[in-house]
Amino acid sequence: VNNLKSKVNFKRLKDTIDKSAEIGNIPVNGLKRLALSDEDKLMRDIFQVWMEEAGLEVRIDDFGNMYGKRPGKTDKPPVLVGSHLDTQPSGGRFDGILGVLTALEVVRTLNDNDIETMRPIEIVNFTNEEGARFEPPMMASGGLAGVFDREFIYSRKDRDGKKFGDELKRIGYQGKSENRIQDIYAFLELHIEQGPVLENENISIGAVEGIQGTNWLEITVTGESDHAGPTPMNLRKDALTAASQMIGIIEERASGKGVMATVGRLSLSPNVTNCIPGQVVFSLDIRHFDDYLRKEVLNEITEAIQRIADDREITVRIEDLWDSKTTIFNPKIVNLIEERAKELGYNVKKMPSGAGHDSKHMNELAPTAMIFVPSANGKSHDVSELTLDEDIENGANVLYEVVYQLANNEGDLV
Ligand code: HGY
Ligand code: MN
Ligand code: MN
Repeated sequence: VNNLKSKVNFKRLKDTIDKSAEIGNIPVNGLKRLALSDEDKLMRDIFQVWMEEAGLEVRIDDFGNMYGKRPGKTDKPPVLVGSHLDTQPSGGRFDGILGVLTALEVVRTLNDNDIETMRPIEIVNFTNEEGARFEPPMMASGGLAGVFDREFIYSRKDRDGKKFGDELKRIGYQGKSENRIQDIYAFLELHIEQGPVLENENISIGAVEGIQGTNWLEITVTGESDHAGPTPMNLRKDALTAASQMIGIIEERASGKGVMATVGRLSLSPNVTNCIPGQVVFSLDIRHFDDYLRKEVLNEITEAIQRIADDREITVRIEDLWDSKTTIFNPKIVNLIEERAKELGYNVKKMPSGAGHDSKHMNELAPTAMIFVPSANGKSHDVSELTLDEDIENGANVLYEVVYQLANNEGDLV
């Protein structure tokens, strides 16, 4: 198989990325485009116009996932390409966004060159990948894969008590369940690495082999609020000092076993200087490639949390929000990414993903793999997130090649 003669139009891709970077922009060069917010709506509205201008047949499903279909010579199951346009509250301009806009650029370039593929190609914007406003993350791709049912998803509330289902309706993106994509030949997602590996090893393309398993929990510690003055220390049921001891144990147990553990969100009440905290609610994000080790450490941690609560005669509630086992992508597609990158003259490395992605769920529905491009200083989920132009262009060209090959592939990938 030889290479396509054509390459993506980087100037057009860059302009498109820059337009996205204006919608929900925050200082400096960051984005706050939370799922189902007004900014998300505006971005969706513009993305729909871009898809229509590219001649795509647009449809929205009941999770708000946006699809754009480019017909092929046949109506065999399509190659699906995409990612997410929602961001973290102090997020960057590239996380998820690159995957959606390079997919659009692939379509635009095929159009420019009058290339017709055997299979249809569909591009997709998945709703609420980040899980920053509505937990858990990768929610709509999870809905598509049957990991979460629609009632659960629609009922999820943000910190102001607004429901996912109501917000989806409010922004006008509650489509129909029959619009969910059905048969998929292969799924591809280009994404920033969000870690330091490619930059440190001066490699421009990652052929991603899988995603580490993840658990999300919410821990509610309930003691007794009281007056900060007259209450003797030994008679207190302070929820925050208890939670602090728990968080210390979490860090200790996880570090000891090389498991990633993060308490990213914490709220306490009454949250007043002269009141002893009566209740603390905090999140726990645990990740590791070894599903058994991750489970073992999680059990150790939950036992330790319960023991601390018992010793202090306070109560604790541990709620499981998400339990996602390690994902192994389709080796044939991973090899195709590596081969095409080499043909194009880029250095490429097979590697795992530390971060979660919609590909985690899509891998349940179809042969899936990801293409990584470097993150400057390994940073992400922060306004300082950056991927250099050359790396964006290289990644887009690899995506273009791989999508073209797959869209002309007859045989099965499994
Ligand atoms: O949580 C994750 O790993 C993803 O970046 N939302
Ligand atoms: Mn992402
Ligand atoms: Mn992210």
